[in-house]
Amino acid sequence: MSNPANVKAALRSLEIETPSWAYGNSGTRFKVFAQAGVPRTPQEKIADAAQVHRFTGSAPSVALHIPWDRVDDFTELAKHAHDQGVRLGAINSNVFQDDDYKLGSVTNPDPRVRRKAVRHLLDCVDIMDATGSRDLKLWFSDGINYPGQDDLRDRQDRLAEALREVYDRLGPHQRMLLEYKLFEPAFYATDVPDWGTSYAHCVELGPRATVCIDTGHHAPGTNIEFIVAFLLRAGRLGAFDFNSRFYADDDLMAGAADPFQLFRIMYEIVRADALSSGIAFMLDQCHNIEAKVPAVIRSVLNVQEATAKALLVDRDALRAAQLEGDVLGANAVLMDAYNTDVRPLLAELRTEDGLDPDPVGAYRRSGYGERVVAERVGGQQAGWNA
Ligand SMILES: [Mn+2]
Repeated sequence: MSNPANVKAALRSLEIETPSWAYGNSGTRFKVFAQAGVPRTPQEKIADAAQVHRFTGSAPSVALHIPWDRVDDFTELAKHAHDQGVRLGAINSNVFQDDDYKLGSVTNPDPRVRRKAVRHLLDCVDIMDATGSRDLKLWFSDGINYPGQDDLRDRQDRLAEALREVYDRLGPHQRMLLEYKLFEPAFYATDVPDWGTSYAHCVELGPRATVCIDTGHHAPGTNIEFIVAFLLRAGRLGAFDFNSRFYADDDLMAGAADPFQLFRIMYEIVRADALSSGIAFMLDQCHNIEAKVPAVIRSVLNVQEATAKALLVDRDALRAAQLEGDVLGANAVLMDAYNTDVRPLLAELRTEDGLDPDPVGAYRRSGYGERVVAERVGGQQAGWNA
């Protein structure tokens, strides 16, 4: 794969999905700093996402979040996206913002609340039918704060029952992505805390249930590329939510905190020839203090750079060194690729594809940011903080 033409061809096949919520105002539990010109509607979020695709050529779809992006006519919204040059991607469900969900959604001890949560998930599948989306993303905030608060095993039974009902509702070309998270908002026990729990539920459900790895949802020091390798081997890696973390679920730009980790993850993808095998490479991040559209562009570039380096790994040389037990040699092959400056290669690729070699600079020069500041008054919250 070290041949530059092959590397470029592989990079052209890489599609990164950006999240609608990255374009709206967001913040921490302490404060949301509103920015001028942020989108007021789902349509305007899609327009911003289209800018990211326009300048990178690699972000052709945008994920929606329900209810934050609820509209009366999703078929019309899909057409709007198409007119802007992008398409609608995964539907992200939300069963964590209603007062009813204080003690959980699909694992709540109250059957009425569980029914309400499942109803919402089924509504999301209806929306997928209208938008043409393939993927339903499930992340549950469900969990408990204190030992004894609820029965750990009963909650797994309730989770399995809810997942089964939703899985059986999926159309033949639709998939379920089950995301996990170590902790937060629950602190003692989370009902889907890790990839193993997600994987086990997916296996129980069927082949169209797959695991979503959010890179920010692990304990510090977790070897995420091992999880990637394991799930790829098992055929159960459905998606990534890329972002960066320093401490907890920081949701910073992908590749900002640890570009080496992103490279190691993308190497496992390349190793499995899985760059264009249906895995959804999504961003799940928010830009609390930085300008949003250029931050998303930067994140896309970071994923591209990590992927380019992964593609440059001399796999034959690596294999040979591994089989010979050449510890230092094998490590050196990997590090040679990681230490390559791939920016000239990516600039060349963009120029060949009629793009500006500097997407962030080109976006700034386009005047789009200034134009929307003038046009949009009273930008919308991304959704989760007041
Ligand atoms: Mn996520």
